[in-house]
Amino acid sequence: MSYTENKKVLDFVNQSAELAQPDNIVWIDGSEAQLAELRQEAVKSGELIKLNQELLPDCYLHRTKVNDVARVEDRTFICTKNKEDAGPINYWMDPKQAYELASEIARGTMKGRTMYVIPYSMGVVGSDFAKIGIEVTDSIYVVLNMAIMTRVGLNCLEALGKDGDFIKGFHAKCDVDAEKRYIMHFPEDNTIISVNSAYGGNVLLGKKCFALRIASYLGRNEGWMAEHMLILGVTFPNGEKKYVAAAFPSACGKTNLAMLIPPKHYLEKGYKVECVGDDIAWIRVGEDGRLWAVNPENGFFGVAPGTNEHSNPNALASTQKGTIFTNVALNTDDMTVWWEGLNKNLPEHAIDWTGKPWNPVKFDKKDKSTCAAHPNSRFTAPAQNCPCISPEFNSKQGVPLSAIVFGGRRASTTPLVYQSKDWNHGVFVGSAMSSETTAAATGAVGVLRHDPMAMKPFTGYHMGDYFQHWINMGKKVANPPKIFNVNWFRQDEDGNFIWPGFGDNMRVLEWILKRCDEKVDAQDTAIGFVPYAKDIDISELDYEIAPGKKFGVEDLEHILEIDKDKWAAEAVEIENYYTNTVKSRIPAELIDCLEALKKNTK
Ligand code: SAT
Ligand code: MN
Repeated sequence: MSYTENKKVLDFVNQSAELAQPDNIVWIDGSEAQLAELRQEAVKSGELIKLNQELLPDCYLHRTKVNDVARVEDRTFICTKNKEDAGPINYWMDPKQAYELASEIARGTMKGRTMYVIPYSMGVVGSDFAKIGIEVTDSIYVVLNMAIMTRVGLNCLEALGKDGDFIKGFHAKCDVDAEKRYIMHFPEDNTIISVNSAYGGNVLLGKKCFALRIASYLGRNEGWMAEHMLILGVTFPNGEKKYVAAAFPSACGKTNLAMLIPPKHYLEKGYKVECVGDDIAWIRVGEDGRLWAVNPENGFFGVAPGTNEHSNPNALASTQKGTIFTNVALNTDDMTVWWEGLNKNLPEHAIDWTGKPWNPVKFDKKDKSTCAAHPNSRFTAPAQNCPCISPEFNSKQGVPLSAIVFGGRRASTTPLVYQSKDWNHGVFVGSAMSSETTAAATGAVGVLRHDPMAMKPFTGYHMGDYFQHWINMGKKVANPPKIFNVNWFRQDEDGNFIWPGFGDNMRVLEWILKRCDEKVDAQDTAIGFVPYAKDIDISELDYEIAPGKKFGVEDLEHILEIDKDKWAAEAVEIENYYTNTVKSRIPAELIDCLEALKKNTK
């Protein structure tokens, strides 16, 4: 049966089927009945494990292969005709060669299987902001995750009409062979191909592949931005609302910041934080001369370990129904889930993420091999489950941004917060971001690397052009958001985090929003505007950096200090990055900012 007269859709589906040769083709209509059937089928085949339906209604557990647990950056390609257009940071492959290689790998791999056709929308279906994708896949897990993470169904085909264009996504699990795993993007053809993986960011093609890599390319050509940013709204005691977008690398706390619960005395005064999105923002110029942002997703693909009642009660609440867990541990006593940092009740009888019985006695949280859940284990939860989801979540025009915040994991050097001098300097600050790597991608963890705007793995074109696009966007808006940088991850000499983070980050957000309204002064330093310690509210802060070592004003002063020598070294490092890594196409405005930083730190 055909659900559309759009020839381009039909051609894409037919060509995919001719290549992969599935026994059946099933169109995903978005109905609950069809999804329920697929869940049942997945339970039968073992692809999903049904969890305790009283405690966790409609929740399931999935385990990936042990070789397939994170994004694979070195197997992720931008396939543009000219190598130079993909730029020096992306892995590049010639499109012709890439299509041939993918066809060779995928040919006939769906024999004996079903190919599902998923029509989906990134953004509210039919809104000006939204874009439609069609993903074909042979994985029910992908279908069910996409049905949470995006808006799936026949109404997307209707929105597309007879002639509309869409992003093509082809996914085939093949043998989940890591040696033949390729995540290929063809921005010039609006096409994505993913083979030999069945893990999140590699296969939920609406997410990083479309909503960041392809969309960033489209945004540059069409005059908007696709960014790796959460979006949150702060309501003030007088009822006023302001919105902030913030870019952090994967697994650096975007979901936690997006859903934060302010400290008690803020709540008592009437402050409230609401979540518009936790990972991706599409940003456009509004008629009012401000930047407006939407979250194109419909769910959260959050990191499970460390999520708990204290760190992020809203995320935890979001996972209590209709959620798919991936690579967490299964508590076989009550068929619930567990992960490191959920609580102190280590399950006595559990199956670890690899499917083996877990030994709580041997557990040592510093030794990953003894952990029950994979460090990059995830929950896929519907956004509507979130207790603090913003009423603007489904708004078609999005929300106006007052501030843009950049942040990485930096044990030293970068202060708790500072403000850039202006838009162009803010772009410089974003371009100069570095962060310690996390388990969200394969490879070593904890290595400091450059990650401009948290977009290193997600920019679908030349990084120098991307910086230029940011500069250009600033010229288009009369009232651009103010740009800040934060660092929640400063450590003392024993490796303890100095700043409490989580809900207490509200104290920093308050300063940021006061700066946007010019309600608070700041120190004009070599790197930008840094708060006076007295202007960050640390009242009723009860945090121990280490047992017996309470956080005090001197600790705040310490993490607000600008160490000129360290920043002089940082400037050299940024210059090296520009000249040796990004190499070309660096906007003159950023070179000016770099020269100023060098001069100021002499
Ligand atoms: O695996 S995903 O790319 O979807 C999540 C992440 O790394 O941010
Ligand atoms: Mn992310």
